[in-house]
Amino acid sequence: MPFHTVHVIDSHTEGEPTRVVLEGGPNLGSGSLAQRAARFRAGHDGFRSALMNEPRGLEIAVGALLLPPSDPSACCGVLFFNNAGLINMCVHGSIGVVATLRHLDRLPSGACTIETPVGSVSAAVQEDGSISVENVLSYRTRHSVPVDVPGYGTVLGDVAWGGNWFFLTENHGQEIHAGNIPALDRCAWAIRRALASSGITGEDGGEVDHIELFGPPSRPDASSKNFVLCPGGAYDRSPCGTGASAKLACLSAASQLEPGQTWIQESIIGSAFRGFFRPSGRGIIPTITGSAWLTADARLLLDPADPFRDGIPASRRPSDCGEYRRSSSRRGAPG
Ligand code: PYC
Repeated sequence: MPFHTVHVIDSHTEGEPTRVVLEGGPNLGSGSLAQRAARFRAGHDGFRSALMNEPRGLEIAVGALLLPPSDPSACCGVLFFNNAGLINMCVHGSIGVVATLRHLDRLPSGACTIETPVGSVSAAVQEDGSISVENVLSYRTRHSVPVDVPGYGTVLGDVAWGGNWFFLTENHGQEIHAGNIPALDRCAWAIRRALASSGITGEDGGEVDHIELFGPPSRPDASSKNFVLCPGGAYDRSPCGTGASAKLACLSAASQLEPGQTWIQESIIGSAFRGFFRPSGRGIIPTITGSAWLTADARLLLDPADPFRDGIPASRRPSDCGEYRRSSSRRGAPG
């Protein structure tokens, strides 16, 4: 049987990888990006897992499947996914998509509209080569919610939408630095489990599956430093663009940042996104800027005879994930 070949270009945005699928993805038919996302979820999870999980995938990466847009004025549609499932929107991934299209000479004007399942975003290459993404409407839905987190006590935080659902907290008792990642990981997982068991969800009932812990910045130019736990258990190496959008929504709601004022969000590895917002409807439209670098142009081979063609999900590798991960039975947990 011949190999199934998938053409990908890999990049990283401020340290966080993106794998753009150019050819060899599933045929999802026509319709809105949300309809095509539902078809992908129902019928092509093996393809997702093959690209993101061991032995072929990179579990900390976000995949970006390029699709024809439903609105011809957009340059492409994109479905974003990770080692655990689809994600709604991804800003670092959008920056990676734009860097990839530019590398392929498919972005003559340097600007484009990208359709995602949760709305269209516009992106533009800046003079210095960085890339800005004007994200979807972002808003805070709950303020200073107390969550009883076993082993950590009551943690207060906000729930906000930035294209994904986030719980944002400064009140976690942890030091935000790269040497403390295992403890940050444990704390964020405990918060995520506590949110789920307390029935705290996004406004649409969606799981709050991104946990964002904030602390003082290390860089002199930054406003704040974060640690972001993603749905599949990886932490974001970038400052997380949807998370930075949720943060801007919270700052706006608390009148702590003015429209147009710059916020520099530092990541746990010391990279940064610049952000600002304009008010819109019930929330804000954030613009997030960062840089991406290409790392590979590759053809992945999926051998039908390979027993692990579709990857090895974390649930098949219990020694790789601690008890706090295995005990999370919520959608989006590893495996
Ligand atoms: O940059 O929006 C983002 C993101 C979401 C998950 C990982 N990165």
